[in-house]
Amino acid sequence: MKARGFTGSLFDEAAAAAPRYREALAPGAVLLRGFALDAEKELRKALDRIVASAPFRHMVTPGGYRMSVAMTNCGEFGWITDRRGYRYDALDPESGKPWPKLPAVFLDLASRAATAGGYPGFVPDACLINRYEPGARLSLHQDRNEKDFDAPIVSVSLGLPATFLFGGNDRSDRPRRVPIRHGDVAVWGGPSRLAFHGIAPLKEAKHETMGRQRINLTLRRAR
Ligand code: MD3
Ligand code: FE
Repeated sequence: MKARGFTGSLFDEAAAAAPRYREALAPGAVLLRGFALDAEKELRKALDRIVASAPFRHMVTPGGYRMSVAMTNCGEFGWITDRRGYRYDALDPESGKPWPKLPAVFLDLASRAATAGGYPGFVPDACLINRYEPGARLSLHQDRNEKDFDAPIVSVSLGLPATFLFGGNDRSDRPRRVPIRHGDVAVWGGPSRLAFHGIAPLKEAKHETMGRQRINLTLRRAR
């Protein structure tokens, strides 16, 4: 335990461990502003190692469209799409090898964020990694390829800012626009787990540490 000086207090220690700012998004969904900032360097190192063995690629939807978002995965399972459909697979179809292991820094961040969001005991087995360059977007969808919707999804945003589109549980619900910045972490569970969501086209810009891109990690329980 670190020594506490005259000006320090238990309150300061609790405040340092707590999210800098918490926004309730919807029942079961919370946005932890800046929650990943302390881990940025470690996250980037881990990301570089993953991308070296499983490079970003543009996958194709079952309808034949090339996605504007480039993707890769780490963990026991990875989310993939091709002409045959959307699914999780233990092997990277590009290499035929298992996806890179989930790094401890991803697991630790996911566990701490899930706990802060009200979902203690979250242990992801999959992490989809999305890379957006200016112009890239993700149209409104639900995440339903996972086996157990009781587990939340934790998402970590790095790099360029984006506008998160957060709809309701019906595709026709008009989505709210939520600005997302570097270091923000969101936890989506309970009544929000099957909400429609997407990302508006990324604006042209350059981030000071991440360059001309936004990277999003979504930590999931696939099986
Ligand atoms: C709300 N990714 O990978 S993360 C995806 O920023 C995905 O790359 C977006 O949607 C991105 O599937 C948004 C935020 C997110 C993830 C899962 C959710 C929001 C969610 C599941 C249910 C409700
Ligand atoms: Fe999604």
